[in-house]
Amino acid sequence: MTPRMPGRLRPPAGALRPPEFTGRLHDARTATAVGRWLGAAFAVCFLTGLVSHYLQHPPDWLADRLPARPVWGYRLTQGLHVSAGLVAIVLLLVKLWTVYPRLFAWPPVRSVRHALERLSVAVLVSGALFEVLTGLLNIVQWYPWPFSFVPVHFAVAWVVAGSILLHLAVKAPEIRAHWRRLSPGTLALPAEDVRDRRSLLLGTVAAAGVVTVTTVGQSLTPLKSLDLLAPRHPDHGPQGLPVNRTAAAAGVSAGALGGWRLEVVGPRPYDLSLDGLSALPQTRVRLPIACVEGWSVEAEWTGVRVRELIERAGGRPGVDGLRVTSLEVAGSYRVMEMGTEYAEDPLTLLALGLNGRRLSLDHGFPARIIAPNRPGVLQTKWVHRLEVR
Ligand SMILES: Nc1nc2c(c(=O)[nH]1)N[C@H]1C(S)=C(S)[C@@H](COP(=O)(O)O)O[C@H]1N2
Ligand SMILES: [Mo]
Repeated sequence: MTPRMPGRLRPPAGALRPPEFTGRLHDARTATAVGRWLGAAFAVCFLTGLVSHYLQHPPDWLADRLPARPVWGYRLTQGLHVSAGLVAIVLLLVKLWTVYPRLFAWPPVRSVRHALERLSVAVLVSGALFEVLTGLLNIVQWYPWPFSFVPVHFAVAWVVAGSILLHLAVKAPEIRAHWRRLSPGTLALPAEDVRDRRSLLLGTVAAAGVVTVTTVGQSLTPLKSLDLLAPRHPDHGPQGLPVNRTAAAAGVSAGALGGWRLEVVGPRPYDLSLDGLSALPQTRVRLPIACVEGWSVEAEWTGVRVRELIERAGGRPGVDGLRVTSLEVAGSYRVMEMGTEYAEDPLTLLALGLNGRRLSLDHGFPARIIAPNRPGVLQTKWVHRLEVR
């Protein structure tokens, strides 16, 4: 068995000697095999992350074109985002284990090209670790950093995407050699290498599978009973639905709701008490709440169609958008903009009821927004004003 020493040269005698690695799987072949899965997981994260970003922060030209169908669209893309991110943690660890002997390459820098290559790998590795770590801590709602998660996670995603493309370009010759050796009749690998690699890859698949099966139930509700490691369980919460931010956390108290009236601003402004709202035609819809943190669950909502409230104020559904303001005093989700596709959709409600009962305070009493194919953060609770734009 030949020790694999990545550098070509030995250090001078007497110098600090880099460690020797005798494992047979620290080679380009294993790195390529794991790397393509990792690349696929990151691609899913990147694309679904883009979807989530543009649904939450659309440029002006896109805001009124965002589609309200399929109703489960955001549920699917965000579930995939978090599941692929969790699998990426397993794959990233295996990949780093495969290639870490290269950290000790001797000499550390052979040429300008080599220095640049090592620098680009350093950016890639730190960016990738940053993304999976911040994503993981975000889904357990722990924010031990001074910056705000969303913009930084989004910005670093571009850095990682760029460094992956660069990495693929730099490694293209090795990747190509790997695939060529797979063709029959060329260089055969020692049987024990093949066996070990197969074990490693099977172990990796098994670990990724366990992570997925024990977490995906937070969104894929048929598997909810296996949801052992996920931060949320779809059934745990008042009225059979998790709560992301409680009324207490948002500074909304039952007392402050005393004289609550819904204020609707538009060409013909009006306001309504809760009794007045309840007296309007009520619609019942089944729609999911899909949180950006990866849990989602479908529920039955009753309330007044937002398009009817817009029409009553003299607005034109399909032409006018809506600004929704919550009673919440501070917080990033106090004011929400709704594009025309959602505002005119017959499934978009100002909901008063959830799963057959009046909304509980934590779910947004007296009234909240529920709309199809939108991130949970935009399903505004404790609504108090609608402005027709
Ligand atoms: N006003 C207000 N509405 C809000 C929030 C908030 O912090 N403030 N959180 C949002 C988030 S992140 C989610 S996932 C959904 C969750 O709704 P639920 O608590 O009824 O399940 O509410 C949304 N509505
Ligand atoms: Mo959320």
